[in-house]
Amino acid sequence: MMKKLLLTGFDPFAHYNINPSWEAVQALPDVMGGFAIYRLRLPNIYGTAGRLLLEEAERVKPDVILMTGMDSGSVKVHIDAVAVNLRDALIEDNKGAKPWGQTVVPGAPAAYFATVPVHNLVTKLRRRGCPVHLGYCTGGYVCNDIFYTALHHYHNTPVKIGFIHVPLLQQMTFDEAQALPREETTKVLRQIIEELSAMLAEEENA
Ligand code: PCA
Repeated sequence: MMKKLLLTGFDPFAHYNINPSWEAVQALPDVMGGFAIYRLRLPNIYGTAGRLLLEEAERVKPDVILMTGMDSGSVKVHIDAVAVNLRDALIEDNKGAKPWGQTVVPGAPAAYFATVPVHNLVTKLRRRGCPVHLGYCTGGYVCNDIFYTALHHYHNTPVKIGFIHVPLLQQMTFDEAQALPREETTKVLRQIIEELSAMLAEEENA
């Protein structure tokens, strides 16, 4: 049977009217590697995004949840290694919330590592010339919020959880050097998903 991958992207936020994460998720095919893809677009709202994600995951029952979001401060695609139990916003979310120094889940661990094999993914993809980087800080904004929420919820279960941060698209910035073309972002995301599918199949057969 095909494995199920729940793939999420975000609504636009701040002064932007598109979000490259959702643009890329939409552009991908319905089947990649051994995965049937289930897409979900999430609002940039603390708490709500995580709740919608868990509701959809409950319905789909995915083998893997891969979330994506944009990082306006980077021109590289990052595979994130860790989510922290912190809500620290530098700008308001899409409902006007701007938490500072709060936790995602009170009393829960300070951080969780991603449960997709981030180090192997980066090593293998870079060997093939795919320009991915390891991300050591997902921040304290809504991306980290859903990443932490999913890792906490699926802790000690077989469901694998990962997060990818993608740069701005060219039309979102005056300086194209600060962006990545849509085709490139989509291509890298596709390579990550195919490699992940191959790795999980290999793990199972080992
Ligand atoms: N990026 C934000 C939230 C939504 C998005 O696409 C972040 O990095 O937290």
